[in-house]
Parts: sequence; structure tokens; C-alpha cells
Amino acid sequence: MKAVGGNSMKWRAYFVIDLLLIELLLCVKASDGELSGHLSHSGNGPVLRNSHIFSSHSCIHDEIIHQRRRPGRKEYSVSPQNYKQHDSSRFSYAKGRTLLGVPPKVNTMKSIRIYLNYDAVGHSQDRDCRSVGDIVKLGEPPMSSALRIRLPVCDPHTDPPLFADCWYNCTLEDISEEDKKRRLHKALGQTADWFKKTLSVEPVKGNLRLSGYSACGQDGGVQLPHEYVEDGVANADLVLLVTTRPTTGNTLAWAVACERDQWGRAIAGHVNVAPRHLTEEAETLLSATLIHEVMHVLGFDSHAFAHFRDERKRRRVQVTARSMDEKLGRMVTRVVLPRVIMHSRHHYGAYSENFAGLELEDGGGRGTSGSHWEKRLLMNEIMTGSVDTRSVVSKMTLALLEDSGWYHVNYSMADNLDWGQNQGTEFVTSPCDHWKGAYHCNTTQLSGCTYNREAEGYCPIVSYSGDLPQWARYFPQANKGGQSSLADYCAYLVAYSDGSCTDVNSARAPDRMLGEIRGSISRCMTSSLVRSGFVRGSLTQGNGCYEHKCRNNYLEVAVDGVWKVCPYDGGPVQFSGFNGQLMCPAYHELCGTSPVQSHGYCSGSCNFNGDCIEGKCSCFLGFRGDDCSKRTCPGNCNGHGTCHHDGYCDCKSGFTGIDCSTAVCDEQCSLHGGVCDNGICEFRCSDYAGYTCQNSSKLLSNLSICQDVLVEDTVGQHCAPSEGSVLQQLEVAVVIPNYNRLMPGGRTLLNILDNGFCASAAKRLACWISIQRCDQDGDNRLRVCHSACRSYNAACGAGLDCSDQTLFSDEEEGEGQCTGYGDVKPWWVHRIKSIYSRNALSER
Ligand SMILES: *[C@@H]1O[C@H](CO)[C@@H](O)[C@H](O)[C@H]1NC(C)=O
Ligand SMILES: *[C@@H]1O[C@H](CO)[C@@H](O)[C@H](O)[C@H]1NC(C)=O
Ligand SMILES: *[C@@H]1O[C@H](CO)[C@@H](O)[C@H](O)[C@H]1NC(C)=O
Ligand SMILES: *[C@@H]1O[C@H](CO)[C@@H](O)[C@H](O)[C@H]1NC(C)=O
Ligand SMILES: CC(=O)N[C@H]1CO[C@H](CO)[C@@H](O)[C@@H]1O
Repeated sequence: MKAVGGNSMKWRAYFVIDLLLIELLLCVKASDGELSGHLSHSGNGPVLRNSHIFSSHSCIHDEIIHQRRRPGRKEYSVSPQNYKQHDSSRFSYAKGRTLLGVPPKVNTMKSIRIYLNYDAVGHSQDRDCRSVGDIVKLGEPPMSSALRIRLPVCDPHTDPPLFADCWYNCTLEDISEEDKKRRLHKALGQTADWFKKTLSVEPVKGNLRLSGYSACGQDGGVQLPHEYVEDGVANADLVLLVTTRPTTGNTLAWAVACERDQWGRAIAGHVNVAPRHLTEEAETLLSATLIHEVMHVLGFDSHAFAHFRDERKRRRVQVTARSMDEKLGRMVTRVVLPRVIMHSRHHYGAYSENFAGLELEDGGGRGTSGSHWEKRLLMNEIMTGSVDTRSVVSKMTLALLEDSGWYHVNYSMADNLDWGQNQGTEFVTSPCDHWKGAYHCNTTQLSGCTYNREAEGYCPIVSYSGDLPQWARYFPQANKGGQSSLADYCAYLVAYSDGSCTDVNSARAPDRMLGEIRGSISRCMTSSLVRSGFVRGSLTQGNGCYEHKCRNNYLEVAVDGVWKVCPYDGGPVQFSGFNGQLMCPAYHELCGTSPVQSHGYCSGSCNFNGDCIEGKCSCFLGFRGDDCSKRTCPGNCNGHGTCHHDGYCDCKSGFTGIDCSTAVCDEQCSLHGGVCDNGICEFRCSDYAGYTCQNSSKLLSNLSICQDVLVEDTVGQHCAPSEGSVLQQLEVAVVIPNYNRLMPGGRTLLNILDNGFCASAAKRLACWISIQRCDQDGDNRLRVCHSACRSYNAACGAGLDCSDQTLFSDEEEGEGQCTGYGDVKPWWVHRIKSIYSRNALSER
């Protein structure tokens, strides 16, 4: 690269901002297929006892992402980091290990260091509640001229929560006093510790560097402390900036990522926790909520998916797949990441090739798929759209983070998810009215045991005021369905509030007449038992809580302290002193510890190093053998590294990935807002939400400033906002500032007429930089032509660094391989040359 003068360094900084600005102009149309109006409950069928009510957290991440795509909102910026070279750490690793005869492992991953910054807590004049009656902003409500009337007013209790722009009237519980701050520190500290045990990353070498161009996060965000931008943050891989601003409804907290490194990993995020929920009672719920929210920052985020990396450290070709599902009768978005699929197969017992990915939540058919697992399939998993105290972290969620390519995960930190376990491929691919057992119910008249037999439950079927979407009509009446739109209105047995078999403090005492008992080993079973001489009352349900244990490969059940062995596949047993019988569940239902070896299961589970389809392992890159138990150097490290005999590649500097096939980028890459992919600094169209690659001639009618520039350039496609009005804003917010910077003396577009050739050269370049062409595949933005830069320099006597290949193509650019052109029509050449020589002369 040529020597870079101070002047052109300034250019660099300017273009960074411009490329970020492009992200500002994001736009999302109201989603199609939204349910008309709000559905509300009306009379439901007879419910014998109270339903089990848990307080829960409703996640508004998807709404935030939606908001951030509105024009004028920024999603994030990119700041490159230094990462340790493999050499140094491998050396120290090898020293201790070789003595034991264990080959050195190239494993540079270390536990993630999350740095929590509380500086912003309570410090925002217009967003933090500091005294009762303060009126603060939620979102970006309109500023009213009349000071006393601030509309719209937020409804703090809206449920479902509306994440709207409104004015919030502070109450005492919205103020984060000392007690609440203490709870906040404790809860977030525990969250950071949890992730430390769960995730490891390639550690940032030296201080974490942040760009801090603008506020980080949402709802006004947080301005990064000055010293973070100057000096960076020591001992950190991720900085979370914490605020305690109010929220509405039962949203306890929200969080978003705001800066990424050159590989796309989040390095800064904004976490907001509502003071109203920082209470002692909400402690457990808050822990689960914070894990959920920080997962969004770390990568469980529909926008982050575009940056996910494979084993080679290249961008993944596909993270999600959206398609019309004939069986479900609607559009479905599925995560198709390899480890997510692998762990899903083991969870559901779905080894058929018909299972192709794990569904994302579509918000009950709202049409926008987002950043949560489908509740119908994962129920109490922590990354579904609502979190409660029973939420668990499954291997599928950890697998998604691992498949991002940014983390190694500790699967022993996963909890056991029992919803859907071993239910087979049918469960994940069929509509829920085809589900079996407690997973499906169709009448409010009958109670039964819940899916995991831990409680007695009822079948909530709700009559809505409007018709349900076609695909959610499981009943003859179009307005009837289950109680949860997140769970696709499926009807399944839900525990009564006093129905738990395991809770000895349940409000309902066990029925001695039926021989029932509650406790940790009690489970719900179908029963017609009643003490001899008595009859079962008409209100008594056909089930009860009875003790169980697993012994000698048999299930045993007890009534009144008398134990009996059950038939292996389940069936009736009788007890003396009781009329009627107890229906034993099958052995595997309550005693299965090892995975059920259902149809298509691979013995050894492919060592979790490969996918198991119909009994055959297909190993992930870097593994081989029938059971994927052996490591291998893919492509023998492709000549860019050495293969250790244990099957790990040790890459030469300049290369990375499991097979050393991927080139690393010049650090400058992300200074331009680009992301590194295999040595190339990319500016993808799809990185900018709302942008598409479109036929250039289609764009013309909506362009005012750049129209006559692009009209010369209509062959092919340009990367631009897909909506006309946003396109016009792009011109205002990006093209004009670029133009002003390119014009010597900062002249404006208004006096373009008397600025002659320099002005039109500057305009052309500003347009080309802002609306780059796409390559043939229709996503990568082509660099601006080297010749275009040269002819601009010539016309304006400027010193723009044309050798900067992150922005300009190289000198031997081919026809159609870059945006714009430099060698202009003859009458131009002449004039530019004369101006150039004049300027060149005057500079000397
Ligand atoms: C805020 O709430 C308090 C108490 O409910 C009420 O007295 C006050 O008028 C409210 N302020 C505004 C501006 O609505
Ligand atoms: C992995 O998780 C287990 C507990 O589930 C924990 O004991 C262990 O320390 C974790 N490993 C790391 C490297 O943190
Ligand atoms: C209701 O479900 C039961 C089994 O769960 C089934 O036998 C019955 O046919 C269903 N009734 C209707 C009307 O779908
Ligand atoms: C782009 O639009 C022009 C005119 O509308 C048309 O002739 C051309 O075929 C289109 N090109 C592509 C690739 O769609
Ligand atoms: C890409 C785009 O927004 N095109 C719009 C330009 O303006 C015309 C009307 O003049 C619209 O029909 C296009 O959709």
C-alpha cells in the first residue's frame, strides 16, 4: 500500500461513518398476514380448578429489532480487535502436555469475559425515572410544543406489551434506589458468571477496542464512556452497558448488541432492566430473563445470523431457511445450522431426513420470524418468546451459539428440556392436533396428566372474538383454540395451579380416599382407584398422584406404601384394599435415562461430531470414522498449516479456520464498516437490513440526485434500500454528506451548477460509493472503480487514496467488475486533463 498521508486517513474515517449511515436507513414494512385486531378471551368452557399461573417475562427483542430498522436508526458498528496468534499460546500449551504424551491441541479459546458497566444507571435526564411523577421517554415519542401535554402516554400495564413510542409517568417503583441497584449488580454478576462457565471465545488481545461513534443500543442508548473509545477496555471480550429505564407490561428487561468485531461477534451491547421488576420476588425470574437477554446480545438475534461463521471461519451460506410448509399450511422459518439440527434430532428422536431444521417463532403467525425458538416445539426453553421460572437452557440453544463460529460451548451447562423429548419426527413436522398423549387435548371437559406427568392438568380451549388463521384451526369452530398464540394456539394439557404432584405444599391436599400422595417421586397417573367401600365422586378426575421408582429395569408404583411392579410397556395394576385400577405408564416414560433408541438412531450418537440421519453418521468437517470419533485435518491443512497427528491443523500466520483454508483480512477492513470473509473485506448488501440487490433501471425513478449518474450505469444491479422513500433518504443522509466531503472547500450540492467538472466528478463518486453495484450472485457490493477514483482526483485536484482496495478496485479492473467508470467521453478527457495539469501545477 502506498504511503498514506494524514489527509487520506481522514477520508477513511469519513467513509466509515458513511457506511454506518447506510445502516441508518433501514426500513421494514408492516408485516403481512397480521391478525386483524386483537383477539381476546371470551367465555371458555368449564374449568374445574384454577389454571397454573406463573409470572413471566415477555421478550420484546424482535420488536426492538423491528424498530431499529426504521429509517434513522442504527443497528451496530464494526470495530476490529486483535486476537492472539496461535503460535504463542500453542507453545505454552504444548509444554505441559507433551510430557504426558498428549499431543498439543490447538485450542486458543478461553472463558468469555463480560465486562459490566453501570455508569449510565440513573443518569439519563429524559429516560430514567428519578422522582415520582417524572415524565420520561420510552422509544422516540413525538415532542410536543405544549409542555404540559405529552402524548401518547404509556400504559405501564399493557399486556401483551406494546413497545411503542410514548411518554411514561414514573411511579415510586420505577426508581432504581439502592436496594434495586444491589439486586441488579448481583443478578448481572451471576449472569456473567454463568456465561463464563458456558462459553469460551478467542480472547481479545490487549484492550477491547470500541468505536463509540454514536450511542450504543436502543431507546436513546448509552454513550460509550470516553476512555473506552480512547484506551479500550482491559480484560474484556464483551462490554455490556447497563441502564435501568422503565418498560411496560411484563417485560423485565431487554438487550441488544451494538458493536461487532471483524468476524461479526458482538463486542458491546446495551442491557436495560426495569427497576419495577428488581424485587426480591422476581429474583429467579430475573436470572432466567437476563440469561435470555444476554443470549440475544451474544448471537441469538436474527440480524446476527448473517454474520455466523462455519468451521473454516467463512460466512455461513445458510443459517435459516424459509419455506412454505405444506403440512403446517403456512410459511415457516427454520434454523438449519448443523449442531442445532444434530441436538434437535437427539432431543426429539427425529432421525428422519424429513426433519430439516428447528423452527423459529413466527409470533403466532404474525409473519415476522425473529429471534426465538418456536414455543409450540420448545415450550419452556429459555429462548422462546416468553420466559418464566421454569425456563431451561437446552443444548439446542447452546448449539446455536456454537454454530455461530464465535464460541465453544460447555454442553454440561445445559438443562434437561423434557417437552417433546423422544416424540419423533412427526412431532416436529406435523401440526399439533396430530400430537399424541398429553401433548394434545380436544375437550375442556376432561382433565389428565401433563406431558411430563409432574402435574394434573386441564385442557384450556379459548373462544376468541375473531377467527384464528386458517392454519391454526384445529377445531370445527374457527375462533376456538389453545391459549397461547406463541404456541400456535395448540391445545395441550396445562397444569392446574394446585395440580402439582411433586409440590408437597400444594393448595390441594392429596386425596386419601384415592391413595394419593404428593412428593418429589410422585407422578400423575391415570387411575380409577378408590378405597373399598367408597365410590369415586363425580368431581374426581380419572387420575391421581402416586409414587414411583425405577428398579432392576422395571417401573414400580406405590399406593398406601405398597409397591408393585408395572408391566414394562405400561398397563393396569391393582391394589388390595382398593377398587378400580392404576394405569402404569410405560417404563421408558418415567425411567428412560439413556436416549430412547428410536427409529434411525445412530449408536454412539456419532460422538456428537456428526449428524445422524436414518442410522448413518455424516461427520462434521474435521471428523471421520463410522461414528465420527476420529479427528482429521481437512484437506491436509491446504498447504497453509501443519497437521498434528491428533488431527488438528496449526495454521501459518495469515490463515485461519479448521483447515487453514481461510485468509485473514487486513485490519483496515472493518474500519470501513466491512466484514472480513476469507481475506476479502466484504460489504454485503444483505448486511444492511432493508437493502436488496435490484435492477438498476428500476431504481432510477426514485432517485433525484443520483439519477443522471446511474442512468449511464443501468446495466446490472445496485445495492439499495428496497423502498422508494428510504432511497430518497439515503440520498439526503449519505450521498450529500459524501459529496460535501469530496468537494474541496465543502461546497454544497446547491451550487453544483457553477462548480463545473469537479462538482460532477464528486457527485458521481458520492453516488457510486453510496449505491454500489452488486456482483452476479447479487449480494456482494462491488468496489468502486479505481479509474473512477483517479478521474475524481484529476477533476478536483484531490488526493484520495485510490489504492485503498477496501473501497476501490485494483488498477486492472475488468469491465463490469466495479461500480462506476473513470475514462469518460472524449470531451471530458480533454477538460479533465487540462484541469488536472492546472491543479497539479498549482500544487507544486
Ligand atoms: C402521573 O401520575 C400521577 C399519579 O397517578 C398523577 O397525579 C399525575 O397527574 C400524572 N402526571 C401526568 C403528567 O399525567
Ligand atoms: C462446564 O460446566 C460444568 C458444570 O456444568 C462446570 O463445572 C465446569 O467448570 C464448566 N467448564 C468450564 C471450562 O467452565
Ligand atoms: C379427541 O381426542 C381423542 C384422543 O385424544 C380422540 O380419540 C377423539 O377422537 C378426539 N375427538 C375429536 C372430536 O377430535
Ligand atoms: C432490468 O430492467 C430492464 C428494463 O426494465 C430490463 O430490460 C432488463 O431485462 C432487467 N434486467 C434484469 C436482470 O432483470
Ligand atoms: C425501488 C422502489 O422503491 N421503486 C419505486 C419507485 O417509484 C415507483 C413510482 O414512481 C414505484 O412504483 C416503485 O416501487
